Amino acid sequence: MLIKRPSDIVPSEITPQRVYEERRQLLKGALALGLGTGLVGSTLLSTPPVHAGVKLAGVRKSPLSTSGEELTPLNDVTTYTNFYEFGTDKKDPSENSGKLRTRPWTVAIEGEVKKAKVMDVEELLKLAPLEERVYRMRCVEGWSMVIPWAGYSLSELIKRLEPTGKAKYIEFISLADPEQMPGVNTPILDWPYLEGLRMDEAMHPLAILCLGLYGETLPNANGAPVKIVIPWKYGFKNGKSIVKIRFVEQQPKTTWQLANPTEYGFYSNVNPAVDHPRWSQAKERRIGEFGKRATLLYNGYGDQVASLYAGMDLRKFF
Ligand SMILES: Nc1nc2c(c(=O)[nH]1)N[C@H]1C(S)=C(S)[C@@H](COP(=O)(O)O)O[C@H]1N2
Ligand SMILES: [Mo]
Repeated sequence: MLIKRPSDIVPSEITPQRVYEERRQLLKGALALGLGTGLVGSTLLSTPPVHAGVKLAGVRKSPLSTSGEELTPLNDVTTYTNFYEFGTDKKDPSENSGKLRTRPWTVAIEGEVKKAKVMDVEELLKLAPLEERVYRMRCVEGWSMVIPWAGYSLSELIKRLEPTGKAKYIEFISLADPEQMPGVNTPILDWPYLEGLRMDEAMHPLAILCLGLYGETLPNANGAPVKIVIPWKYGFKNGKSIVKIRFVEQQPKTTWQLANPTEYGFYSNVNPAVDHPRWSQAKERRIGEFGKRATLLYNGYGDQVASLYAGMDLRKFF
């Protein structure tokens, strides 16, 4: 990994120890085959970014967008990302997701809702007017981007599903198909990738069901055809390529919490004052910039979302 700058090295740190060992083994395997180091994936064999690129009609601007910040270029958004189902390097998702079939695609709605059903992604695309939502995104590893997502508030979907009085949380389950997703063949994480929100978080207008970016359908690497985006939380809360949404009474377990409960909590709100046990969260590197900028509480969305956590000890509920 010689080509990486120090600020890029954190991924091995975020990785649980057994995964790190796993990767070392894989790397050894690659070396045994004479493939060399990370240079193979990133330069010699690099393929053009996998990009769905179908224009979405009628995406309108939203007052909920963040303004005054430079957008991260599309190519950086698609080629520098995390999607462990396709591998653990930042370039893996764009290079290995070509086989992901995003049509037909359905999302099963289960649990504590009156309208449990299976929904087609085409139906989701037409459910509510698509809005451009420009959001700051902050990965727990210490890098950030500004991305013009396309979608609509999750509340639009939730209210149509009519949750019962028992629905206190929502679980989001990603696809885990080893035939389409090479990373799923390795026990890097417990598959499928699971994420969850408290119901009032999911109902907050800033939380979106996301179906596109830069006015086009989502690239596979970014979670095609449908993901969630919760801009005040660390990036890993944004489950990609979702196939199931379940309404539940108890707080669900999430993938990173299961992998390492002392390092990753259920809430995972961006908070510069609460460090990750192995690194500071005070600063971040905006992709495309040199140097670092200060990380903002709730990723800068505190005016809108702080009331969701009134009275909660943010050190305890990290
Ligand atoms: N299913 C799934 N969703 C996932 C991940 C993943 O590995 N698998 N990685 C998360 C992490 S750590 C980040 S930072 C974001 C990155 O996605 P983006 O670049 O499209 O915002 O996806 C999140 N969602
Ligand atoms: Mo992340």
